[in-house]
Amino acid sequence: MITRFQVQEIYEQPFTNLLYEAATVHRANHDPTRIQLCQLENIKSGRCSEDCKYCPQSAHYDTGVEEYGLETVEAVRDAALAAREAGATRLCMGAAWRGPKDGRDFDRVLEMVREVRSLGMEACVTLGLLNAQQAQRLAEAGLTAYNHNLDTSPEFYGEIITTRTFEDRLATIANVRNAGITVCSGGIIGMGESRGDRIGLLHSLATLDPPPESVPINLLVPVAGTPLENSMPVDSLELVRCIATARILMPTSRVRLSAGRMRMSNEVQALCFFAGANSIFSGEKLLTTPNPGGADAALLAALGMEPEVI
Ligand code: SAM
Ligand code: DTB
Ligand code: SF4
Repeated sequence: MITRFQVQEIYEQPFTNLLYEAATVHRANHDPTRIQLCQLENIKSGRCSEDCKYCPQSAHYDTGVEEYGLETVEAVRDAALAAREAGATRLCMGAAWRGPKDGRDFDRVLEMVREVRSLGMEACVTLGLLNAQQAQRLAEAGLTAYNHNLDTSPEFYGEIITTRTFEDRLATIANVRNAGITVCSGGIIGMGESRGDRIGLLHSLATLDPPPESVPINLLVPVAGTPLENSMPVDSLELVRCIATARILMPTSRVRLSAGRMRMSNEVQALCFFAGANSIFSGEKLLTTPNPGGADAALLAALGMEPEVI
């Protein structure tokens, strides 16, 4: 199994060598002109009991985010149809929960999954911590992927999130894996972590057995009211190094250039795609914060890239 030191050696090699290696791995495993479009839908917003210092939806912080309970299946169906119309092939439904409680709400989420699948789209949900039985029920409903981010290195985790542990996250990922659902897991950069923490996160992801099928790399979206609102922006070249290293470590996975694209130039995004990113969130909104939306068509056209179709 790859060691953390070997990951560091990949990550810290001269930039042009890193990019060349990543692009080589990328084209050996994927068509570099194709990109997956995933659309987010916030199915339950705000008032989350968890204390995650980056998150505008935590009840611990006053961020003025819109708050609502679990959406209806009809609302999700409408969102899925609009997303499909706009070219997305996957709907990613997020809930501001520590984890789902069995009962009416969880049953409704299962119904949402069936509905999205019936429209011919991939369905992903991110509901927080899951037990084995919940994972099994999601699998039976036809869920394509479960998103559950490790977010940062094991050592830095406790500085950012105090209401659960890194091991709790690993246990949920194991439950998802055992149920036969594909895993989507990545992290956030720009939270004040060191380069060593970024390397630790990538090492943790790459040594999951098997590694996640999809790896979202988020750049922190600093939101007023959260403890990280004044975080120093991370150097763009660090972001590109993270994407390239993820691509080399996980050759067949999808690497998603996730949150934070509003603050990235076209050139930085183009470098990320060259380094192996092959998925983005489409639409005007992530969960609660803005996303490029309509501007993406021009970017993809300028780069000669085409959205993936199912
Ligand atoms: N509550 C569930 C959980 O935490 O697993 C699912 C929803 S939570 C909003 C999903 C992910 O969004 C987090 O793990 C984090 O990686 C990302 N996220 C939340 N706030 C963010 C922010 N301000 N900037 C970048 N990523 C963020
Ligand atoms: C992921 O890694 N990024 C998405 C999705 N998985 C659920 C969420 C990004 C949230 C950004 C902040 C917001 O819009 O609230
Ligand atoms: Fe809740 Fe998820 Fe936000 Fe943490 S990241 S506060 S668990 S919605």
